[in-house]
Amino acid sequence: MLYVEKPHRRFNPLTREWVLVSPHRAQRPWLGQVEKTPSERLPAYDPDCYLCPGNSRAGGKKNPDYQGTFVFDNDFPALLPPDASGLNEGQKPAHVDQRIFCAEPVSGICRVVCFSPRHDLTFPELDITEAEAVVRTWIEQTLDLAKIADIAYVQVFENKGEMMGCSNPHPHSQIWSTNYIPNQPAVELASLLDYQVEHDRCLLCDYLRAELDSSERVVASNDAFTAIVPFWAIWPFEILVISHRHVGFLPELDVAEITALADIMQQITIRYDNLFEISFPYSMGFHQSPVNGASYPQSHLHAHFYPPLLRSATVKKFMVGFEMLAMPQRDLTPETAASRLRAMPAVHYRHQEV
Ligand code: H2U
Ligand code: ZN
Repeated sequence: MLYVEKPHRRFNPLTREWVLVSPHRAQRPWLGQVEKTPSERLPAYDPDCYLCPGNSRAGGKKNPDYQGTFVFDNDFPALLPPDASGLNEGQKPAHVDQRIFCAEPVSGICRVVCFSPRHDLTFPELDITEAEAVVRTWIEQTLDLAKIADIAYVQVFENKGEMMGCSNPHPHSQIWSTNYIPNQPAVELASLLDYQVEHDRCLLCDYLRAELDSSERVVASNDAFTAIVPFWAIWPFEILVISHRHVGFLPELDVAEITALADIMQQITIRYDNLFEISFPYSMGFHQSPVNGASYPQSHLHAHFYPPLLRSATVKKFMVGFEMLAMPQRDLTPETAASRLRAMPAVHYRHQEV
């Protein structure tokens, strides 16, 4: 690998942003905390949890006695459905300079997806059929929301752990669907399109092939998906999951690919948990084709995992100083992060104990 010991910057062709890499700093003395904090065991059912079966949520709605996954409309949605948003073009402020004070009304639908009735089982601890059921629910929800005329994009994501602002340990993900394409997928789709126009090929297909050839940054792989610490990763143990087939949309996955997606996500999250022997926090989400009626042949389905932890269960990376003012920076190289994750046992540490 070029420049591996020296400060250098790497380019992210999806976001068109650079990251500063300072591998020589990884050797610097560290006086912070390094010991692990034992993670508490949660009960299988918590009478005070607003996501557990049979319990009441804020606002008084009662959860059914669900057995598998459970989806409900977010009681505190960030966006309101078109009929309830109360805004339309006619209400644009009339006397402001739109080049400076640029705003527009938006609408959308936000949902919460509980993984299972079990309060204590995170994604890596589900059995494979339960993990598949979660993937299938994301697909069903994508299709369901895509049918709604005003919805342009469906963002499936999971915030895991208090460190990421997750409000409840009961394993769940969220879906926010919007009447516009949000910033990050919009930038990525533009980059993918430019690459396709210029090279008549797919950027992520090419990237995947190159990573599989060198395998330096590959963390795990199966028949249909590969998990990589990307060359341009910002977060210490960031992972990009790429589908082998050039599909753009979660609902385009076939039965075998659905199983493979559940499997690769478990392979990733088990290794994450094993790294510091804690329930590893992260934000993850899928980038897929918009559902606004236009065609996006350049879209290539992928997931980003952005975990905040750096060198132990308690040392978090902060995006401050130079990173906040100038550009992101990392010390640990993506190659080192990938080799550490690859070296983790494929069995969850909690299952190794018993
Ligand atoms: P987190 O994934 O960040 O923990 O968010 C959980 C969501 O659950 C959050 O968006 C919603 C919050 O609005 N919620 C409900 O819909 N009903 C409740 O009773 C509490 C929380
Ligand atoms: Zn619960």
